[in-house]
Amino acid sequence: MEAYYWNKELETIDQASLEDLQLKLLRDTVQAALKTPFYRNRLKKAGINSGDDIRSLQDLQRIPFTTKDDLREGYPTGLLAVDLAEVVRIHTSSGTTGTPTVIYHTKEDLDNWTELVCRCIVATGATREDVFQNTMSYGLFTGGLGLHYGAERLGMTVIPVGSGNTRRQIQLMKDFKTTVIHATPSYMLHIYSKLNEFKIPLNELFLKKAYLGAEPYSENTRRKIEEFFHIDVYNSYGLSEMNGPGVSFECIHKCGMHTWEDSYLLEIIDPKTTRTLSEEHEGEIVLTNLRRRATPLLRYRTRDLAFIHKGKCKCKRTHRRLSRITGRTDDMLIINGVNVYPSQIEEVIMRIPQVGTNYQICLEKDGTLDKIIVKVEIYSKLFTGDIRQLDTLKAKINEELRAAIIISPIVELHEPGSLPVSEGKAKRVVDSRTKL
Ligand code: DLL
Repeated sequence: MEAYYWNKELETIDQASLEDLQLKLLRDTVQAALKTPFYRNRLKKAGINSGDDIRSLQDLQRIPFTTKDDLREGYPTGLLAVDLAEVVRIHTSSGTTGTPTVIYHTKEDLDNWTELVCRCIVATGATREDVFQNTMSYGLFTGGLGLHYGAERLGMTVIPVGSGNTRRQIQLMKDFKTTVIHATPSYMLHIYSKLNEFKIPLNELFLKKAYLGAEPYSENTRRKIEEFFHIDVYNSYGLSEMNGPGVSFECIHKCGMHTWEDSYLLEIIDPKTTRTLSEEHEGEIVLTNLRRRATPLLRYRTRDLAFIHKGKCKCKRTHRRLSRITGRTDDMLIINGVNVYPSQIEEVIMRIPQVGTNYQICLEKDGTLDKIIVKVEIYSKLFTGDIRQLDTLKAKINEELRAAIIISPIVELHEPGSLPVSEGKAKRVVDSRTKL
């Protein structure tokens, strides 16, 4: 199949021109970042007082890293680089202890993001003739709106159904002849199991492609989904700090995810020494956005592990390709696409007076979806035989957790001393979801 581009000039840009462009954009970004209290302080300490202090791309190394904790501490406006009047949208994502991180967007920021999403979609061979069903949730999460605007700008027929209600999803897929679906891999597998349950034969669907991301999955899972549905699955990577989906996406050749290097400076570092690693060496992804004005982020440590593929892609896009995400450097859990930190759970349950000292978070598979069970020890005086009282407590814990982590866990109440205690570091999370 002939490769097709959305922005051929930028997608196939040669290395020297790319580096010139990156340097110019990096200077602009540093200049914009200096408008925020956070970066003014940080960059001045590193001897950077203006964008012009960045003389070559090597000077990137002089810029300190930015972490999720920095974003949390800057909440809500410490990293805002424009007048609030210029901001047209915000997105937030979960923070480690419940303080969210916020990303502001100007109209131009959103336009740039949309442009990148258009490139991604076109790189998979999709066109305006396609019907695009977006099963990612709309709202503060970037999966819904992120791809939505790109698909619309390309001229696809967009079904903005959002997440959940699988029966309706399938009905829409049938009625409107959906050809491209956007989902988490676990939800895609769930749709398949529901098709079987409802006895709907595959030939009633028109699906050709799926864009899957927001959570880790293996090459085997991709293969499995492709075989189940007889479709092509494309891996999509992104994070809200870097807009959301549209950072890295596979093209028709499915050999790594092109990362749009005219919009993101991509580095892979050794997470321990922070030394930059060369191609094919696995390390932590560090990204700098080059075209965002409202919340410019410099050398953001994503905590995602991957490597950069060597060599050129057959599609002739020159932007380097990231491997599948192989893990994280922190303890963030991804549960049906939702990011959850164990510390958020702990914070909630430990402020409930009836809860004792020990708890455990168990992750299991429920069919193809993830299930989270929060087991908490409560004081023995509460086990009086009054079931209603225990049910009320369970419901209260569930409600408070749901408010904090968005998803609704199963809550189990246990007697004191009944949950395992480890002698060294407490092992709070038992993840028995097996990777397919
Ligand atoms: O998950 C953005 C997104 C939406 C990407 C839809 C792709 C599709 P956050 O909620 O901020 O944003 O979560 C970002 O999710 O740091 C990774 O750990 C993980 N992640 C995202 N895509 C992939 C992927 C969105 N393809 C975090 N494979 C990231 C593995 C992924 N992990």
